[in-house]
Amino acid sequence: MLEKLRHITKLDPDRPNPPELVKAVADSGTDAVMVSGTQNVTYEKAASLFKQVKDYGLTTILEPSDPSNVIYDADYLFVPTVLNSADGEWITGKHAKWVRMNLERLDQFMEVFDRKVILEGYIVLNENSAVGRVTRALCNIDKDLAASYAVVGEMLNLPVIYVEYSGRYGDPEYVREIRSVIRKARLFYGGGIDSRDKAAEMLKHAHTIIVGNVIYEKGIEAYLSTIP
Ligand code: 1GP
Repeated sequence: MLEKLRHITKLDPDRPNPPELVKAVADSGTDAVMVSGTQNVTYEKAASLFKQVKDYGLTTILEPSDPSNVIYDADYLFVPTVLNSADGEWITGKHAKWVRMNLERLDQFMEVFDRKVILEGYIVLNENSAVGRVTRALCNIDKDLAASYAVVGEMLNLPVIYVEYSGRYGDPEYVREIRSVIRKARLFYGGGIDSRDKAAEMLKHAHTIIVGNVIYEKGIEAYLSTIP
């Protein structure tokens, strides 16, 4: 399924998602809708957004930030681990808590895991982003160290390496360097894509781009221009 994803739209259930916005996303040609689960993502808001999106036949992905906000209604769960975090909580800590919550029904849990979960190795590079601060990511690293984190992600057999600049357009040279060392994983890029040129530039290196803010901050026309 990962091979089919070139463009993912991240929608925020905490922001207004009127029917015309959801319809524009559904008609846009994006390959999937991802809901990123922060503490503010209530089950009701996320489930209702998923329902609207699913009614159009689009693939739905939930990306939880904590075991308490996993919503199993999504088609897939993309579970991040932050490869360049200085805090083990964001590498394996939350994952262990999630397993522990399900330890008494481990077989059932692992069946869902095998069917729905895709692990993402995040490399967070914008020190001013919420994700950068919260995860205590080591953002000020050179290209070689960033690429080395990607190789570590591959050594761990992670199917996705996600270069995350959330809120800011990143350095394509970093993305190029990371792509050059990746053998099996799919390379995701997200951060600051708000035009056709930026989408095309990052798609030269990344297999998949993720767009988020553009739809809320620049409107539907700008969002549509990011579709490959
Ligand atoms: C955020 O990578 C995504 O997790 C997309 O970033 O909101 O900056 O488009 P933007």
